[in-house]
Amino acid sequence: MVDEIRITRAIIESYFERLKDCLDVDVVVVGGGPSGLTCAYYLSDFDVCLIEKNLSLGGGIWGGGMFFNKIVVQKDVLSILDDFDVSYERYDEEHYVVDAIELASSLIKAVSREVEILNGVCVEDVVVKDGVEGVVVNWSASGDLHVDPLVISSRVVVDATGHDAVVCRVTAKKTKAFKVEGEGYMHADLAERLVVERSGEVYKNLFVTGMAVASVYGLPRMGPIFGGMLLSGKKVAEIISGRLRS
Ligand code: 48H
Repeated sequence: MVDEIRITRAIIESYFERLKDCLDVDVVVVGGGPSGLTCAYYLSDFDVCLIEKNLSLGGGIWGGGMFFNKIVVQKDVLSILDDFDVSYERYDEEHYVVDAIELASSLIKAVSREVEILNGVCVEDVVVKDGVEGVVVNWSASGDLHVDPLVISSRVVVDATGHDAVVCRVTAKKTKAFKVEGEGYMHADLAERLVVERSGEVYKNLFVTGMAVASVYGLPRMGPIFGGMLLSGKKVAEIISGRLRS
């Protein structure tokens, strides 16, 4: 016999057990697009909580280029695709084509097995003491209601919120310690290189990855080539791993 109250109890108990595990973690990754998912995956030896404001993760992967659900990556990210068991087709010497749906679903599946994910939750502010020490969260669905947020504490925070660079923007505004320049024009080659080069710590304990790097530093954009997003996520994970182990 199916019992409504047991169903409700099962959901509440298992969700809040998981939420309690997220209250004080090593790493909060904000944003579940390609860079955030990659970063979270390579940090999964640590306590990681990935927070995504939408119900579904994947960010800008699903739409490919202009809704054509294929994306392009460079040769040097094939080992990352292999780690996620994603298939690819060679287009020419340098470029490979990946199915956007397969990439999004593979990243999400791999990360959801290893990392606590809070979806439908929006990061709206940061805790700043000796650098960033956590994030301020609310339900995405709270809309215009005046509902005070809650706090998740973490040793480091990763801004993987894409073009909006939400976490860097609010930190920059409130600390006045750095500026968010806003992303530049399209220049795919330059953008791919610079985004990876500049991925890293932007303020004490606050790291930036993916398209948010272009926004923070005023770098060019690259369109639907995703190698830089994956490499940026992995690079930031490696820097954070080194920091947390030291
Ligand atoms: C929780 C939030 C919040 C918040 C946003 O946009 P994304 O896919 O970001 P990246 O950097 O991983 O990938 C960028 C890529 O998709 C892209 O747009 C490219 C390559 N563009 C090039 C070009 O020239 O246009 O994902 C960001 C995620 C999304 O899922 C958001 O919903 C989420 O972050 N997010 N989550 N709290 N405040 N803000």
